[in-house]
Amino acid sequence: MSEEKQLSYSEAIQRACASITRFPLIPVRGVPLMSLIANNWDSIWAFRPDPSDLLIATYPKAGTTWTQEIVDLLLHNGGAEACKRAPTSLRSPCLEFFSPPPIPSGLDLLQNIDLPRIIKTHLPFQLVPPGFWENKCKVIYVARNAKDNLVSNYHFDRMNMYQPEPGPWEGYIPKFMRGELAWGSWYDHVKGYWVEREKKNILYLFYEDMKENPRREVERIMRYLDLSVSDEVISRIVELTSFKNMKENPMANYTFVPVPVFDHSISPFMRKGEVGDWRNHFTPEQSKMFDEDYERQMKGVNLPFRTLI
Ligand code: PPS
Repeated sequence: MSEEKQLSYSEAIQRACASITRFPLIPVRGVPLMSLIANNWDSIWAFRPDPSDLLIATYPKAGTTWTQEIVDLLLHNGGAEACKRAPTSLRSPCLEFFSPPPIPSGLDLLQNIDLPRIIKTHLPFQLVPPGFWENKCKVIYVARNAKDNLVSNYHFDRMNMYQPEPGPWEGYIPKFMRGELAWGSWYDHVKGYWVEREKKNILYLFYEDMKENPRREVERIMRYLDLSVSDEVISRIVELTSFKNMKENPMANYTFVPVPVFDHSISPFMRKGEVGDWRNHFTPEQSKMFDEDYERQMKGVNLPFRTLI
């Protein structure tokens, strides 16, 4: 691209970013998705992955970026320069991401990166394009306990101009419980992948396990991907993907998203990275009400979440 064209392209991107306002949610097969996604649903559903593609699926704010970074480093033998070569969202695009043009969509980005690709999604199990299962793609699912996931999502909705206004905290909890937030019900999401994990060969991970023993979980991911890296490389990956290092890595901490879109002064993307921060948010009454509803919604599914480690 000539310098002049490059300049006008970046200006157009800047203008598109400035035009981003909180997009409403539109249901797709009963799941509320941002209008940009819902309006482009047919092309997302028709996506044909390559059998070598790896899908990292999560409910938003469950540890996606962390896992993307670990996988990328495993594929690059722990090379520190590898995780700094481009922003996370370009190294590992989000399948369903759509933005006002000319900001490239996830599908656009995926066309232009080499195989094997690391693809991110927040789609619930039933909305994952069928090509992933037909081509027997590997899928890593990461789940995070409901209360910390909710807290992280709440702060993200405050700083992220793509998503609807979170409104006050006390009103946000029932919206989460009723599955009214973007990408729908957390309960259905975590259960959907859990019940299919064996049949579909999904590696099901927990954020809390990753916090407790990152090395063990990095090794688990390595084995699932049929990779073999040295102990020294594993140690390096654990170090490079620590919360502190990722928070300081401009290619992983989402400061690469322009300010009108992600406003880190409201709440940083790399916020706390802890298990149990929910205790700083839920009152005892809110916690009791949430736990009672949780029992109902998770009845009959033995999903071993931990809210503290
Ligand atoms: S997104 O927008 O859905 O892709 O967000 P996601 O990456 O899933 O989740 C962001 C939360 O994960 C925390 N995080 C980490 N925790 C521990 N270690 C590492 N390396 C790490 N990287 C990201 C991030 O801080 C968000 O959680 P909260 O609780 O808000 O801090």
